[in-house]
Amino acid sequence: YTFTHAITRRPGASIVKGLRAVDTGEPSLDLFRQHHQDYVAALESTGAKVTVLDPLEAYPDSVFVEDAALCLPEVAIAMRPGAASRLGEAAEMVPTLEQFYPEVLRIKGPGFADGGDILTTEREILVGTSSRTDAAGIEELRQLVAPYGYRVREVITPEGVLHFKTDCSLLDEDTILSTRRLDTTDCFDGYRVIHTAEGEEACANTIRFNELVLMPAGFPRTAELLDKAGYKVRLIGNSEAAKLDGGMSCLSLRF
Ligand code: CIR
Repeated sequence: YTFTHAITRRPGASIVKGLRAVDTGEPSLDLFRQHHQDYVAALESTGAKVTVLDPLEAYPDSVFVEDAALCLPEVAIAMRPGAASRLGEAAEMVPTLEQFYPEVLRIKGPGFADGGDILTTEREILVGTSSRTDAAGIEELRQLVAPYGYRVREVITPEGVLHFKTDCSLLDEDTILSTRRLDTTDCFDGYRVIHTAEGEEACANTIRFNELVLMPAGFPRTAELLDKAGYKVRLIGNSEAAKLDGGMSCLSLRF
């Protein structure tokens, strides 16, 4: 969770066509832009260099850059997003990744894997199977990162949850913030787990970025829990990304 760089992409007008499980209304581009600026400013406030890419209007969900790639300290991997409308986002990200990495690997398929299903901890890489990520995609990722000494562990994303990380995030080397429904799958054995407050499951997707924990605004009891546990919490408006099932981690690649 110590990072010197992040890559983000500004939301474009086509976000109104972004994928969503349940339609709760059209996201406002103006408000999304404001939230995105606050997000970038929070990352920059920790001293990191943040690359802000232009919108890709052909890809309505491309503001959620996390799904297109996995950035490890030594190597970047272009993923193979499991939603048909998002598949092309991975190739779009490669030239940017090549500015920072001598080598960029690619998941070629036939399997699929979204970055949102991947939780990289200090010990291992957890990858949840989901409607976007399948066993073949996970196996290809496993083979790509094994030479760098990374262990990939396949876990399960609960039914009805978009991505594994929709329901969890890394707070430090030992600690995970998780919903109860995800934690009951026993995927976090050996970690310390803090549960989101009852009724606040929608804030499980936070990011630990250097000294800060960025979390969506509007979940006061979980924010207080994290504050009391000693984390430096920064609240970021997320109402518009949430209409498209997006949260804090989805909006950046961190390395
Ligand atoms: C999608 O359905 O792909 C987007 N509307 C939301 C992606 C959120 N990304 C993430 O959780 N990593």
